[in-house]
Amino acid sequence: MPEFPRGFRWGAATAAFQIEGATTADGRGPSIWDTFTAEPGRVIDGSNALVAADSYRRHHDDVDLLAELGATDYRFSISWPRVQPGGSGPANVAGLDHYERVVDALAEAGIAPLATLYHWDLPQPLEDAGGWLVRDTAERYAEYVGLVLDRLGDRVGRWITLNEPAMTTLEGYALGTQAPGRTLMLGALPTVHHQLLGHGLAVAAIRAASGTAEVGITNNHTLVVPASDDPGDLVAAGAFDVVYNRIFVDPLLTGAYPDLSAFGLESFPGLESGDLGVIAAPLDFYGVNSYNPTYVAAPAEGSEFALAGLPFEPAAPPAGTPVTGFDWPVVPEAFAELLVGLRRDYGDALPPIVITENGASYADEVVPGGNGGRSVHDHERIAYLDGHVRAVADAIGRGVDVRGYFVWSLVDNFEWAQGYTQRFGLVHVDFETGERTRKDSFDWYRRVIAEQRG
Ligand code: IFM
Repeated sequence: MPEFPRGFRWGAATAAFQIEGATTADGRGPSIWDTFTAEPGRVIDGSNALVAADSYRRHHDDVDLLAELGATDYRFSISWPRVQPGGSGPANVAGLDHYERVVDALAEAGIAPLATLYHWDLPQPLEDAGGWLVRDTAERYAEYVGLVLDRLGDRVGRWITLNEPAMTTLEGYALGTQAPGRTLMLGALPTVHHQLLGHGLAVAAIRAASGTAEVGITNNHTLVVPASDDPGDLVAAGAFDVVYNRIFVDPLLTGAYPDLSAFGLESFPGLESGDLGVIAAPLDFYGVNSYNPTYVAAPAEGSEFALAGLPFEPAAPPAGTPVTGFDWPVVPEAFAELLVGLRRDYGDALPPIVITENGASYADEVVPGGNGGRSVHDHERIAYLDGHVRAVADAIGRGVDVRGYFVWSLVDNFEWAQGYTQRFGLVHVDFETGERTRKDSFDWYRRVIAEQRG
């Protein structure tokens, strides 16, 4: 493994709804994901996150695993409906107590917290009032962030405002494959603007509460690869790049939305005077989640994409490309190209990058063996992670300022609409008993971190 810069951060990431369970404990209110998972047919295996990885109760186990891993950092998320059960009004002290316990346990283990303030679990009452389609949700979000900072601002030094606003817009409000399950297609675009506005207002709230806090946002990015050199495919790839990547990053780093004329729009839905200045507030780091490139072609005549008015459709990866359990193509070089492309496209406007998620799901099996009598030989995940960590080193060597890398995920967890069918963890979780089993990738990552930390 190439040597990473001194001080590089090595961690693992999780999200509240995916690991905590205990969805009614200590006054937590309902979120859009509680509602969505209760609706028949929404989650592929009919499961829910009532227990998940049981981390609300077992957070000490998770911190012990991180310590054993030698992680410098832990990225976790704070559940809005635990802190503000109805999405507005005073803080629920018992909810904040939980995160204080997590942060204190991390401090004892010498692990730095990187807290995500919103990882998709919108309080249901706010969705009932319009969710991210309405501007008021941005204001409510900043108010919630202020409550969290009041309690934890003295002990958490780094904050991520939003996780992957693209998924909320595209899957949550456009296609309906994630909560809240709306199928508005282009009608979902106001949710882009209201999330980014909420981000900007949250940055201001964090800065007001703490003079030393570092603030960033996490966007998920994919390298968009045209299916061929055909001009139609090139145009389609450009349009997909706009809707998946650029509408979420340009306003943050350039203070403007990209041209949306390919979608028949002249201005961005929801945008009001002064908003872009709020959204483009300077950041201390830029969080990148990335898993795979996306191959894109011009929509075939009469295809469902063409009929829906979309100027692109997905294309197959080159024959022979390995895929993960999710069928995501494994192309580590594309990860390096993505990072180099961000630096090329945004130049000095791009803050230092932190890879806030990268990893792979595979159909892991527990077999007899190892120290605890149980092993998981996940050699495909090791190959995936090894290739992608090397790609980060490659990008750094090519001039990209990357400061940290977080594996998704520390433990197997509730993979949203895929329920428990996709395991991403370095640690296997038996969802019946909560029992944790270190996978071989855990040992691989422990060795990488030990070598890099010297
Ligand atoms: O599990 C998700 C996570 O919540 C957000 N990023 C992608 C992961 C894998 O799908």
